[in-house]
Amino acid sequence: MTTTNKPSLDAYWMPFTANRQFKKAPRQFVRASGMHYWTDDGRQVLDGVAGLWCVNAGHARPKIVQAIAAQAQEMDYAPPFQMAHPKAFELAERVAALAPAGLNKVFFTNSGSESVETALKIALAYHRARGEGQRTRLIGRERGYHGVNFGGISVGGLVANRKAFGPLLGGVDHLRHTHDAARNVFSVGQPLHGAELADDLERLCALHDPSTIAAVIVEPVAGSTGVLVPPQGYLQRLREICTKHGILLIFDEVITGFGRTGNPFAAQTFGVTPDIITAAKGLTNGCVPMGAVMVRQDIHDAFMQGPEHLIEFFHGYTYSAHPLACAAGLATLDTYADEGLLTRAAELEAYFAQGVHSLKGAPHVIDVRNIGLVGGIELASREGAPGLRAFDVFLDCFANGLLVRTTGDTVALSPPLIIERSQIDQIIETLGAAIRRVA
Ligand code: PXG
Ligand code: PLP
Repeated sequence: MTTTNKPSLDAYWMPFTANRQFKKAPRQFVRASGMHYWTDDGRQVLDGVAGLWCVNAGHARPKIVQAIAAQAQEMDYAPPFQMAHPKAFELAERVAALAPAGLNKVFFTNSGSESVETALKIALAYHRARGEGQRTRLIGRERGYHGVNFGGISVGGLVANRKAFGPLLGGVDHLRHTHDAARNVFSVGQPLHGAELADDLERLCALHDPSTIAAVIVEPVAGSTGVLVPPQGYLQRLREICTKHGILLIFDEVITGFGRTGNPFAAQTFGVTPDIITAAKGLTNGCVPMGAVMVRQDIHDAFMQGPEHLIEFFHGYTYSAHPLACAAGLATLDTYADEGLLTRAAELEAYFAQGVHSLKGAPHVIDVRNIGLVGGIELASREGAPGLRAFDVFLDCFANGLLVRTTGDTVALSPPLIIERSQIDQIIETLGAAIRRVA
């Protein structure tokens, strides 16, 4: 029970947070609009990370706010199993129209993690439906992040997210990650070296036999691990090997989807079309939780056999295609279209790249990576305290009116796509000063 307007911090077990440290010196936002947050002590903070890579159109956009309010009035909830509502179909059509050609079936979830589980299950069930039920292996990649559910952490490659949780899914193997600091340090955009790392898939095919492999899942740009941009030619090569062996290629576009790299999807930016795309975050501008899985027509069609009265895919969530999420999604896509936001990252890319790469030469900066409106500034780790230097930079930025994100000792930037050049300058100035201040 709370009696004041300052609730106790006790009960809330915070996700991916150093809870004890946080509760000694809490940081809270109470309001947001456009490019900014406001803290509980009234300070304005520039949002350098679109919330958590999701608020691509900026905060509290009127069209989206109104759509959610109106939908809550009109119909709060509709069951998604054996029932539907018009906005679910409308949003699926709109999402399919943005997706690469051919990926025209859309399954709704409530998060990136759920999109990943859904995509992996579709891949397995697809092969089984075609009489290739022996294709059960799933291939991920070192340093990959695919959410926090059991399938996602199994194919994922972040040690901390896996090590405490037992043997995970069986039959999973991993490609090597694509980070090659020695050859690619301070690359602007896609690094030159490393396409041959895709040949790891050939090695895994030789080891396991390709007929046992169902799917490969990778982030086109690895975000959570500290912004790893794919080497030139790497995704093309992965596509070729998958096609050659009948393996489905899944792009996890939870971060890269909805304009982050200068096109609706990174698949379009890199000119490589996967068989399945997972998305979330930017789909609703972060306003209402929602994810989506975009699937090739013939993968969907493989499920559509047997008696028509039978359920074809035993999968779905209570909140799949939630009316509030669909309303938010439609208004979000309208806002993106009205303001040209899904290609704005391409217009700003050169300016943004110049900004982040100007931090080369600042103390401790050992690499800078960028693509579209994503930047990663990697700092040398302090001896015996990995992650602490970047965290101190995060705290310094926050104290000086800028929200950034850190993973390990990489500072990640992914501002809302409405950002102005002067605000890019402000990010670089505040971040640069923080890096120079922090020991
Ligand atoms: N796949 C990818 C590629 C992601 O980036 C997920 C799946 C999971 O989405 P949900 O909605 O279940 O969180 C993500 C999420 C970070 C950070 O610090 C990134 C994510 C989430 C939280 C923090 O970079 N990405
Ligand atoms: N657990 C129980 C006991 C349930 O009844 C349900 C859904 O009906 C779930 C978990 C799954 O919840 P959701 O559909 O929101 O993922």
